[in-house]
Amino acid sequence: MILIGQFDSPFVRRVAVTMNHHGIIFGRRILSVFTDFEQMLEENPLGKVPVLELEDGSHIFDSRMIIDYIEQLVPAEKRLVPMNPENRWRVLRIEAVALGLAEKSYERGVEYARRQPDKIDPQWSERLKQQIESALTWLESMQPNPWLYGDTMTQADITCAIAFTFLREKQQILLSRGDYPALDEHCDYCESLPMFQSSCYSAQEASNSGWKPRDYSSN
Ligand SMILES: N[C@@H](CCC(=O)N[C@@H](CS)C(=O)NCC(=O)O)C(=O)O
Repeated sequence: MILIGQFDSPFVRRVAVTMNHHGIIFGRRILSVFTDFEQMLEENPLGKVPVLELEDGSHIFDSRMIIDYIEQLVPAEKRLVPMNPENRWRVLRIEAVALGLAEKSYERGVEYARRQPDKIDPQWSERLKQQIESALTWLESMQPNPWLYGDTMTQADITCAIAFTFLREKQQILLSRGDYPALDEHCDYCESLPMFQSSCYSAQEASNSGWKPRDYSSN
């Protein structure tokens, strides 16, 4: 299998870390949704990452669907989303907020890194900031110890830690007040694990696709 996308994308990384966790070997095609857009449209009708190319050449896309596919390949007891109904909805609920956090952080990053300064909409950007801070506060209230729910790592942990790393790397200003100590520790712990380390955040891949850090201090 080949995973298409860069390791600055939280969506690509959560697929990679999930496959690492399950011991699934995969190759990678490093394409950017910006600099390789025409090719990306051939990989995925939406031109988005992540995409997983299967052995028979078919493509599946969207991290939720890819992770669902991967989880079907492993025995039920090893899955990162529990089968027990009560545990399942609790994990999926946290994962939904963590995934939304990644989506809103990505959207806000696009506002600043991809638009001309005079085209940034301050009201929209403020709304995104509120959504990001609200999601962080909600996740912080889960008080991971070391996991966000239950006694073992779940998809909620993978997605939350990776979304937090994405903020650290691309919008550190939103974390600079130190309001999320539990998430900070949770992220450090998860990112230190071999399954995260072997698909770690890549500043180089971000920069290759044209990501330019801007000064967010006034926003
Ligand atoms: N819900 C999607 C989000 C994927 C996503 O937004 N990926 C970004 C890259 S980090 C992308 O492809 N952006 C290009 C675009 O939206 O046109 C998922 O979970 O896979």
